[in-house]
Amino acid sequence: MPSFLRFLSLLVLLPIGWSFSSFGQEPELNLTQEEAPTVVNDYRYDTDLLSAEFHQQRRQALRDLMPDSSVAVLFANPVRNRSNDVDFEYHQDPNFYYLTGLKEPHSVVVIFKQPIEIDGQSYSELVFVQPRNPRSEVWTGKRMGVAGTEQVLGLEKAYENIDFAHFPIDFGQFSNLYYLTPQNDVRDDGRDLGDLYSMVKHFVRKVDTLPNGIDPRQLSDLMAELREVKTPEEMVLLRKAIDITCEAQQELMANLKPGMPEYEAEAIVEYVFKKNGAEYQGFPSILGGGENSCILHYTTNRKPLIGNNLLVSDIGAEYHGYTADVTRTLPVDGRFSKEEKIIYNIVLAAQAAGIKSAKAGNRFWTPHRVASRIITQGLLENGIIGQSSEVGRYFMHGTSHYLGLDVHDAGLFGPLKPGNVITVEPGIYIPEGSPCDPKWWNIGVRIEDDVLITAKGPEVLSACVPKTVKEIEQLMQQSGKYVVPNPDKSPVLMEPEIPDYPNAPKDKSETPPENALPEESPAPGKEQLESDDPEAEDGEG
Ligand SMILES: [Mn+2]
Repeated sequence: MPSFLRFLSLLVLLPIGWSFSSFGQEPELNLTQEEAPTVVNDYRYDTDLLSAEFHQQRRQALRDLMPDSSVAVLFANPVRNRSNDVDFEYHQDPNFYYLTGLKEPHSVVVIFKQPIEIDGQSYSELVFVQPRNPRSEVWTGKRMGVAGTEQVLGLEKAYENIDFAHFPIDFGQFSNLYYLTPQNDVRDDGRDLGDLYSMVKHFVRKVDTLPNGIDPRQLSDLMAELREVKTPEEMVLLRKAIDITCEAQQELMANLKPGMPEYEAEAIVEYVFKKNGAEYQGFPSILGGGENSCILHYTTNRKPLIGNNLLVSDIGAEYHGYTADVTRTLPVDGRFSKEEKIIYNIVLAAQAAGIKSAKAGNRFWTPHRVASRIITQGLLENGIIGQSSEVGRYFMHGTSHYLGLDVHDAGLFGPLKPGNVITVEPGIYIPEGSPCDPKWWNIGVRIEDDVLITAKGPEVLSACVPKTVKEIEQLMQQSGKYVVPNPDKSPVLMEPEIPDYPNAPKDKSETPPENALPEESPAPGKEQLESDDPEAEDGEG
């Protein structure tokens, strides 16, 4: 997806999910050495997660960037409410995830440059996490807990989050105190004295009167320096996210038909994501047809697509935290019109030149400069603009951003380095009413690939998705791998299968259940049932 701001995109991605509040304080249930690796929730199903060693090495890399006598403090992302008692599906803060691998909320990690002594014990890092809680875990799944955090994720020393407030860390002893500005939309769960709200409150109280240099920007710069160069272990996951996304684009090309609403195109894409194990979309899928092809971050996806529409499909699967970002522009009826082809080929030429210029040592904005020049020339030649200064009317975003744990990933925007992954995504958008010949109106084209900078030159990681006019038109004539509509076949309605229990009474008149009410008692009303059983309300579900 294109980014509006050159240096930062504030895209917030909030998939929808369920969550229930906790039930108050419960006794801690710590894992034994044997239990820890087997009971933790998500961590046992996937065998290709980032390793504990990866996160350890990233924490060491952060220490290496910090001057002597430094400490870094990073909080987990807040849980965000969707409505009433339903929260958005939780997504960890990418910096916190990069350094810990922990995907749970209400946590904070403290990383010391040099080991420090607290109460006679030496620490190089501390993490404070949600305690295990059997009653909450019935609702929301197993937690890592203190033992799991140490044993599975390999953090040196973990404590319960409720201990953070009074843990005797003297933040005043450090020359440099690094932390990211805590989120200001954190909710307070009054029943949980260890929640993120409480930890942030105590931390701010401890540090805001300290004389040591506090510059909230510094830690984000250090993290950007680390995150902009991908390690081989990260590249495995990023390549996987990109491969899944490429397959989704191909499947869309093979199945797109006039009459299909944008949301059906979205369904095809996201089916392929989930089918292949991607946990989420890295950002809300953009499937914009016709006039919506000219809206850069269009995510409504409700319009029925018609034959002479172009469809901009800007999508990215997120796999174990890493997100792809690949855009193709398709003619809904499988054939580009003359005008569409002209605009498409200008963007394609601009993208090819941009990719070619994505070389180590070139400036971050070189691909943008190169692509802009070609787009300007193309628009001038076709009389769509009268002078080059008007190019921004139809190409209003940057050509590149870093890609990784965030779709608009952290980076320093300095010279391109081996290990950087960037997008190259020029576009031309001509909305209805633009000051040019109406034959160009409602043509929006964006072509985006994900590019790894190597010492030998750019490697296009999303190269398996066709992008020339001829290749796209050809693929759109073929069948897909997953979604193969067959109009001759009527839908099969399944009879629900009800299992038969041989020992169960065959008829309820045979044996009344033990708790059956006497015949003469009135059946309890709904209100009566609820008020009779306080436990029934406990779950809030
Ligand atoms: Mn993008």
